[in-house]
Amino acid sequence: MSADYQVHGSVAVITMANPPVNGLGLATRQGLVDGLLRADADAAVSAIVITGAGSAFSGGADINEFGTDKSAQEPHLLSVIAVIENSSKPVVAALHSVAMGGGLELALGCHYRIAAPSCRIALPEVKLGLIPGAGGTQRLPRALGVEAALNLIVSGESVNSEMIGALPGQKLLDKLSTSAQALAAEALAFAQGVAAARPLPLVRNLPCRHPEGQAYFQFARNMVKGMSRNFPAPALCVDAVEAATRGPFADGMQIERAIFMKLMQTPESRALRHLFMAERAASKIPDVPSDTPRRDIRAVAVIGAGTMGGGIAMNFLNAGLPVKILEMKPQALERGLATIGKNYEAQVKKGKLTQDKYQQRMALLSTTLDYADIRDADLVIEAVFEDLGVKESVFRQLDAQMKPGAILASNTSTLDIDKIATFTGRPQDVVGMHFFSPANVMKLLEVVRGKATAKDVLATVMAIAKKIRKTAVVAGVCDGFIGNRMIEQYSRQAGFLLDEGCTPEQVDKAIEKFGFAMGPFRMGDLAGNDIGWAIRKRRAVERAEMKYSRTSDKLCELGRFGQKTAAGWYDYQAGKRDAIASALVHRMIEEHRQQLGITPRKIADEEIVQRLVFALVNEGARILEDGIASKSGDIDMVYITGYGFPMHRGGPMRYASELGLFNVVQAMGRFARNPHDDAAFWQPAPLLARLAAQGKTFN
Ligand code: T1G
Repeated sequence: MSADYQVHGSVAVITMANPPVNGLGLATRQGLVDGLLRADADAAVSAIVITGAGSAFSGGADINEFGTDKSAQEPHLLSVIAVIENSSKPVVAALHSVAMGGGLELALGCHYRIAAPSCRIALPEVKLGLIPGAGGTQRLPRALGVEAALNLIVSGESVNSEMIGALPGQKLLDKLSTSAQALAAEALAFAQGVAAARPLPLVRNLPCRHPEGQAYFQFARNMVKGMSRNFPAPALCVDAVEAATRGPFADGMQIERAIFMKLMQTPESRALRHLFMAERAASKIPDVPSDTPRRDIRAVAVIGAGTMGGGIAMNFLNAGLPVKILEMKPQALERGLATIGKNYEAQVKKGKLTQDKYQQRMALLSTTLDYADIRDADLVIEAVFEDLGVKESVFRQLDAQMKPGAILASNTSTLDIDKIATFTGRPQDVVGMHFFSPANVMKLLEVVRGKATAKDVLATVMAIAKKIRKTAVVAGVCDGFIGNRMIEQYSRQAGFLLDEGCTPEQVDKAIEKFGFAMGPFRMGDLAGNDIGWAIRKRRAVERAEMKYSRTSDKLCELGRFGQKTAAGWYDYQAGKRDAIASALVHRMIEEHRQQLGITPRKIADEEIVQRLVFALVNEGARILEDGIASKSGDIDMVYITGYGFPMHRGGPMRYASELGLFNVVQAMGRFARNPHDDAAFWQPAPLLARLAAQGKTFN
């Protein structure tokens, strides 16, 4: 039973009980209807209160039921609200903590609402590629006013109940920290107070007009144009709210329903619902129970005040944790501190940070040259030069100096955490925390689990990641972990496409049209082409069999590292394609024609996108088989939050599943015949081949 029923005096209290946030799943909807009908039939009951147990009134429709029969099964949420509106007795919603989506729609169907001022209310359906589907686009404009309601519906953002004043028929409690018990007592008293009031007020009967009607909605449509580029829902939110001002309530409800059902079937909504669940699933490590004890992190140390070290430090300062930066080179320390200060001052200038908060954060920051000064830190993160020898000397020092139980983390992006752990006598305390540059901005954090990494270390790092507002994904130890191991294959295909006749602009434009923030060549110029060059040199020694285009290396031999040298694949002084890079590409095409017999050809954008994205998918499938990632959703989270993969596609693995894995494998068979002797790579990973043959998708 997902709703409890109790009678207090003459008031029936129906309490939703579907942890963790009282999602309005089938059992909860049935429990609500049973309770409402029972109260309506009980002559001793004069009023009814609906509330939620635990930490929410309701987080809305149960997202776990989306795409299943249960979500459409009666009693539908629309039917529950109809029972409320047809009740012969007043129904009062007692709102606390969170009333979102269908939860707020349920409350708007009630005759009265009593709310703790701190209760967060929202109609966040647009963030799932939907619009509210249980009357929210019709009732909220009536309750709140058209403009305030449309802003909430299109943004999907939450506001505190107190910020929107008292909804009609709502009593806003004046206590800032109303406990659930106090709210319950207030709700009982309120319900008794309105028990005899007639007629019962219904939000649906309130007028809904906008004085400038057509002009306002045209303005609204222009305002949502930007966010509608890849998502149909924002513009349709405007249509649904406009319908509320145009005619009878019932007509508006029909329009809302039609739009909602259409959006439920869109790939964009499936992608966003997938990412909502994938983000939460990523924080769960299959063999680390959620109640694993965590180590207390009260103070953090960062080794190295370079770009990464400074950015990493800011994450913890922002979360209110004291940070001590250890840096041996005074100039580097000076530069690092200056960068931190500049970053905060920029936020103050943009009004994103108050001067006080800036000062508070800087007061938590200290520096030292001496390892003995950081020995009491609970977590130390090294962000020194990416060289195993340098890491070794740092970790030997940390092992000697740090207090027992301190977590020793490395920000390495490619080196072997198991190897680094051997530089200490406490491998169980060693873990990778791979931040992405700029570390204070990028949401992704790859948590690299060594063979010896203790489970409580992992549980602690995942919890601290949430505290510093990072999306943490656990990766096993391999070259490049998850993200960089996959991006290597993506970059290989980008190079081969040049050698087969594409230009850097064509490749960049094609994948940017697909939705990537930046194509591979523009990205290389931004990050520095020399970084990939150094990694390829190292790999050429370790994995000579790995074939890749030499064009990038030739560009680096010309010193064209990208923006940092004012030219790379593009000329940043002239702001156009770079003549030298273009000449190099043409020369390499000729070289490949003569040496490898590759005949340059015109390559369609579709093939460009498939070669780049399916390279990610195939390597991602191998990463799953190797146990480097535990879930395909984790791989999607890595690419969405760390590599600019377009959200409306849901991530590489989700996108492949949406296309159909059979079609992906078919395309890979065609690419295996490309002239780079790349057939071995395009052999579908066994997991991918198996799922494709079974007509299945990644989980
Ligand atoms: N259904 C099922 N489970 C949900 C859920 C939901 N709506 N919302 C959250 N959870 C789970 C989540 O998966 C996690 O589970 C736990 O709750 C804590 O979540 C008809 C159709 C409510 C503000 O979009 O914004 O109503 O990992 O880590 O930071 O028009 O969750 O612990 O097993 O996010 O305290 C609209 C989405 C649905 C709200 C709480 N509702 N949820 O935040 O915890 S569509 C939403 C949130 C709809 C109607 C339409 C947040 C939260 P686990 P959490 P939090």
